[in-house]
Amino acid sequence: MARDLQGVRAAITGASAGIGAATAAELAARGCDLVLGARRFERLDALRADIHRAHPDAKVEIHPLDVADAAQCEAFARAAGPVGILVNNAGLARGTDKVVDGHEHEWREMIETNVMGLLRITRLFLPGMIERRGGTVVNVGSVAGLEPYPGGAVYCATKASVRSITKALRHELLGTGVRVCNVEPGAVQTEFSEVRFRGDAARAEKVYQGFQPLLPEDVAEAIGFLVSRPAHVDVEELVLYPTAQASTMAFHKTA
Ligand code: 8X3
Repeated sequence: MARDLQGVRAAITGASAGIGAATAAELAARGCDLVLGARRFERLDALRADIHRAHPDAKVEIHPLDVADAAQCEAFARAAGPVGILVNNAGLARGTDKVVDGHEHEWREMIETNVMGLLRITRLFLPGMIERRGGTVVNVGSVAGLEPYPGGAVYCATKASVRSITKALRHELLGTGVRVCNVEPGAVQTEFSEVRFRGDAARAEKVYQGFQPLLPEDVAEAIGFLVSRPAHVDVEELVLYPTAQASTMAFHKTA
């Protein structure tokens, strides 16, 4: 039976758009009190207004947060206080160059955000969960962590890291009552590709043409399912593809 999430405090990183914003809306609908962090503070403000329109009683706190910045992570965790749910959503892909043509600043940006940022935030929130003998950490991984593809070596490596960190954490937290889940979506229609292509919207649009990609709400709904399982259930890994995608490289496109 689904767990009642009324009043459960949930922290979400990278909450200003895409999967993060949709997860905020999903958890607000389930009655959670939200603590949202993102680099684009104005967009968080707009999201908070949207959530309040749909759920006037929702408690929504917003904070500037770049998970690549250790001091901001500490300030975010301090402001958030004890939470029952942490959604490690902040992450990005940058570039599609092969390793032979790769750029260190892009590699560093992805590793700093997707791996170091996730580790930092998790380390800050875990002690409280362990102390209270419960809590759910949801890591937003990717099918890229299961199946690397050309031009995505470093992004895929970061998501494979998220998978390994999730598994290691499950071992480390055994007996504490804290659960860790890794949700691994395929193609989701978000700003992901636009960010990867540094704002080239036309190129990004092509990625999602000719088939129905997942929507951020599809992933958010899956996250809502994970966090609302009874306390004895840990969905360690949940792989979510569009029906028209069978692997990171196999799509059925009609146009
Ligand atoms: C995004 C999915 O396949 O474009 O994480 O890397 S993919």
